[in-house]
Amino acid sequence: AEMERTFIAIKPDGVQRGLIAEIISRFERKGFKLVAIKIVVPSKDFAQKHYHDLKERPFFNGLCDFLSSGPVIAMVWEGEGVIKYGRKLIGATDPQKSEPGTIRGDLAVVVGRNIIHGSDGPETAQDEIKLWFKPEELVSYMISGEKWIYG
Ligand code: YYY
Ligand code: MG
Repeated sequence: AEMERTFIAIKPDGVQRGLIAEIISRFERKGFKLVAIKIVVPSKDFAQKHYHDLKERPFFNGLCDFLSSGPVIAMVWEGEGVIKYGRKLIGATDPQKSEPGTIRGDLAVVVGRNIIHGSDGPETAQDEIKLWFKPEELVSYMISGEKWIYG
């Protein structure tokens, strides 16, 4: 199996709405493996680093205020194809356009409160994991049932 890792965060709205377990459950049931997790209130400066690609966008300031407004669940998930498929589980950026069955499609209504973040490609995944976690916070381990997921 070609294992990869992606950075997933439950934003302050997802935490406040009690959706932590629901969101984790969707990644877990799919067969992906949780290799890092913590709860943290990011500073505004940290939020700006996380979203640096969007600094020219009109919503950048409000977005960074929002991400730093409360606890966030920061996670790293591992699995074959997890970067791309994680984005599928999450759904389109604007929940009005997210398909039913996706996290944003089922659980969110507007783009400014779309409850979850996921890395959009291999480079951003690597950068975001490095920004949010120290190497020793990532745990490599076997799950006994893995052969029933990957064959
Ligand atoms: O990766 P993803 O979260 O799906 O979208 P991005 O284009 O990276 O934007 C990050 C974040 O910014 C998005 O989740 C909500 C917010 N945002 C917004 O408030 N208004 C927009 N028109 C576009 C994005
Ligand atoms: Mg993005």
